[in-house]
Formats: sequence, structure tokens, C-alpha cells
Amino acid sequence: GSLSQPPSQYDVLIVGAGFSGVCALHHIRERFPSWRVKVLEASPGVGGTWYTNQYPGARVDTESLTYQFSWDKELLEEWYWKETFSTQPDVLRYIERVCEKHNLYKDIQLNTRIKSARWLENCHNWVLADANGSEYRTKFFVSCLGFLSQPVLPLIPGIANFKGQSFHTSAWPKQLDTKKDFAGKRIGIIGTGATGIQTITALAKGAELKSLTVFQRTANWSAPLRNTTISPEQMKQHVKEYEHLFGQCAKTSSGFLYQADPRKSSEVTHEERLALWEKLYNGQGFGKWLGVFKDTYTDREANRLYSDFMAEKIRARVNDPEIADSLIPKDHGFGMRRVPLESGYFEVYNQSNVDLVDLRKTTIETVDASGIRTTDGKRHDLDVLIFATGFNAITGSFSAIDIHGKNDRPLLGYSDIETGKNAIWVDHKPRTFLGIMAPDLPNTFMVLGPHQPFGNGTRSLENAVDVVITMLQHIFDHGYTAVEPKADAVQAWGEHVVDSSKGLLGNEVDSWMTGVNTNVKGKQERTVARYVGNVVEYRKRCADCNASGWKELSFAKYV
Ligand code: NA7
Repeated sequence: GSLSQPPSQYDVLIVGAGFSGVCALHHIRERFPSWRVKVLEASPGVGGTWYTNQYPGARVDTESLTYQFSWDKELLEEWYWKETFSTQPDVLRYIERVCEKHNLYKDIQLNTRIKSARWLENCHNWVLADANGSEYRTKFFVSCLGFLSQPVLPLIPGIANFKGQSFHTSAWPKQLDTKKDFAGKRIGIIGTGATGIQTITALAKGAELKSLTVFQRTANWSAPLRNTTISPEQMKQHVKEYEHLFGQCAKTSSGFLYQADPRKSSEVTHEERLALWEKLYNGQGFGKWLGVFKDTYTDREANRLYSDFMAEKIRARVNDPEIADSLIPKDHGFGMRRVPLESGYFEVYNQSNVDLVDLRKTTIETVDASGIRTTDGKRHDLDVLIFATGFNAITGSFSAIDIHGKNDRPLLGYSDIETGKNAIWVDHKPRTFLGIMAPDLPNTFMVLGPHQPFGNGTRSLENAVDVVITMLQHIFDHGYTAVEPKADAVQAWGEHVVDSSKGLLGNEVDSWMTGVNTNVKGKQERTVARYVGNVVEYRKRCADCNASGWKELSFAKYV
């Protein structure tokens, strides 16, 4: 019915109501009160990642105190975080509260999955269409799609034949009560990334499973989260320290509370190394990833020493030496991939009902109606099969929307297809300016898009939203109707992104962070998909561009 109606007209359309979309909506509304602004969100609720990922054990690995918005002083004073690292329901409750408090829901349209976006050069507008065919016209398009929001199933033969219950972790059935419904069941899970590790631990500890079989392709260096509860008295104290905490995050290279130790591993004695490592290992959160000696992720020998220390920790926690060996990564050193934080993960392999299938020793031959057959001839009969197989990350979020920019140029395409070669990002290789804009995509602004720093997500997205606002303000002040990055600015930013990643050992490892996904077309080769330079410098660069009047952008006026 809506097809025949004229499209609604907006000044700004934001796609996605996760932390990014909510922050963008609030700030754009404050700055431009007369503008027609709307958020379109595919899910039935706000929260993005924190709405979607409702698997057991889902929890934030960043201290909640530094993961929340910094701009609502009142809410900062009111909000009580029960734990240092909050559960998914608690994070979701927080973002819902933000929306209520600021009356944001009135401008958020839920259950609206955008399927296409087309730039109209003749009127300097975007036209977006949702899954029902309704169209929305807007001057500016702000993408807040999230960088881990397109779930991916593994390319394993036969997965459609499985007759038991099966689902991706991000599509965890809402009505499922794992304690009750999984009791006595044989559960299989594929994937041991941050999600797999949280899910495996929660399931093994939280339900009387008949068996839990973990199919692990690449072992990950996981290390203790060491979560604690926060008493109301402690919370009162934290509230007084907010300025200091946010100030500290603003000074570190990735927006967390932690900064590398200024010494090199080779400059200190073995005892001094051990002292720091033990302190970090026994401390909370990402300190053990980020607070290490400064050469840990650039010097192979320094990394080997730290990895050996971590390997010993794993060995000490797992009874069976063979299983321990499988759980210790051999193909990459500690911290070269995103370090999943765990709470008793390694110990679950000491339970008699938990099995590890090391896919480096045997691979999955096929999935059939009743389970998995591996190439060593074994059958693994299962009632439930869970895919903790991750996401088509970063650029992948854009692949669910058919986006066409200037001259009808597609945003994404593939080099093995003639028409795909003309795409703006061929084979998921991003080209951007500051990670905020892309060439031939006028009036489009990305929050947490490719080539942007991620780190502590909320700290990064607040900055990205600020940058978008400064660009919009500039456009508004001059009466422009179209803006896009200049070709040389895109080129220079691309080079800077690559340069700042040089020398990092993490570049030599496949993961979503290096743009690789074995299950996704065009993602077989490594690429620098995110900005891994220092966030402090990134922010300064953005501020400098603004101060000098955005010379990197070209502007037009519709006549
Ligand atoms: P990740 O970190 O991408 O992990 C996906 C896991 O699934 C990883 O262990 C993969 O092994 C495994 N996988 C993927 N495909 C297959 C196939 N075909 N066979 C076997 N195993 C497979 O996703 P997460 O959801 O855990 O975490 C994403 C981010 O969310 C995380 O970093 C946090 O920032 C939050 P592989 O390593 O590719 O060998």
C-alpha cells in the first residue's frame, strides 16, 4: 500500500539504533532542532549489538564506567552499574533508558530494514527503501550500522540438513531457557572467538548438559576478565571519578583505561617482566592486552616471551595436557587478534561433559540430520548445533543494503564480476576519508565505519558523531547541499591508514580485524580495514580539518 504514497522527506536519516545511532540522533537533534531527523532500525528494539546478541554469557569486555555515554551528566550520576563488566541485559537496559530519558523513541522507527539507498544527483537527496517497499527521502544519510552486525554461517557442507535445533549466536531464540531446555541435551558449538568463549563458558557452567562439543578451528589467546560486583557505596565513589576516568580514556591510544608500559621487554630483567605480567594477569579487563611492554606487538621476540607466559597460565588451568595444547594458539602470538576475556573458560574443559574437537587435527567433513562427521571417522551426534562463527565485519554491514552513489556507482562489488569492478569498495577493500566519508557517496557519513578507530567503541563513536556534526555545521553555515571527499584526500587517508598499521604483528594474522572471513566472498585476503593508529592523533587530525574549514571536502549548491 505504501508504494503509491510519496516518500517521506527528511533532513537526516540515520540507519541503525545501536549506541552510534542513538548518540547521533541525540546530538543532531540538539544541534539542529528544526531538522527532520529519523532513525530507521531493523530490529524490534533499540540497542544494536546489545539488542541482537542475547546469547548466554554475553557481556561487555570494557569497563561499563567507560563504555557509557559521557555527555549526559545527570544520567552518569543516576546510573548504577551493578558489575564492572556488565551483562548484555544490563547494557541494553542502559541504552533503553537513554532513549526514554531523552525522548528519542519518537524519532526512532523500529522494525524497518533498509534494503537499498540511492543517491539522486538531480536533487541532492538520498532515497532509501525498506523491506516493505516504503521509501524515505533525505538530504543526509548517516550510517550507524555497527561493525559486527552481519552474522555469517560457516561454509560447511550439509548444515541445512541438520534436523535438531540450530542457530547463530546472534539469533539466539528469545524464548529459550537454556538451563531447562538444554538439560540432558547434546550441544555442539562451532567457533571460539569472543562470542564462542562467552557462550561455551555460560552453557557449560549454567546447564546440566549431557555433552558440550566445541569445534575449534583457531585457538584464541583468551585471558581472565576478573569481573567484580560494584556496591552502591563504590558506585557513589565512581561517580565522583567520572571526569578523571573519561579524561584517562581520552589520553590512551585506543580509548580504554590502559596504556602500554613505556619500557621495552628487552630493557628489563626477567623478574621485572614477570612482575608486570603477573600484575596484569591478575588485574581486570583489557590491561593484560594493552598494558604490556610497548614492544609486545611489534617485536617478535617480545611477543614470544609474553605468549609463553600466557601459555603456561593455560597449561596450569587445564588438566589434560593434550587439550591444553590444543587450546594454546600456535599460529599467532598473544594479542595479535582481539583478546576474548573469559571467566573460567579453560576450566570447563576439565568437566567430563565437555569435549574439544581440534579442527587443526581433524576437519568437519559434513553436517547431517543428526550431527557432525569429522575426517578422523568420528561421529558427533547432537541435539543442538550453535554457530558462534562471527560476522561479515566492518564493510560487511554495508553489504545488506544495495547502496548506489554518484553515477549509480555501487558501494560494494567484486573484481571477478565485470560490473563489480566499478564499485567504490571492490572486494571489501575500503576507501574513505577519515573513515567518515567515502568517495562518490555524497552526503553520507559513517559512524564506526571502515578506516575508523574502534578501540573502546563508545569513546570512538562519540568522537565520530562529533566529527559528523562539525561537517554538517559547516555545510549548513555555507548553504551547501552536497558534500563529498576530494579524491586526493581519500588517497592520502588510505595511505595514512596503511602507514599507521605498519610494523604491527597483528597485520600478519587472519581475523575480522584484518578483513579476513573464510566464509565471505571477497574476504580471503588481508586488508587494513580499520584505523589502528593512535586515537589521540586521529581526533587531533579531525579537529585540525575542522579548524581549517574542511579543505579535504568538496561542496556543491543545488540550483
Ligand atoms: P569471531 O571472532 O570472528 O569468531 C568466529 C569463530 O568462528 C572463530 O573461532 C572462527 O575460526 C570460527 N569459524 C568461522 N567459520 C568457521 C568454519 N567454517 N569452521 C570452523 N570454525 C569457523 O566472531 P565472534 O562473534 O566470536 O566475535 C566477534 C567480535 O564481537 C569480537 O571480536 C568482539 O569484539 C565482539 P577462525 O578463527 O576463523 O579459524
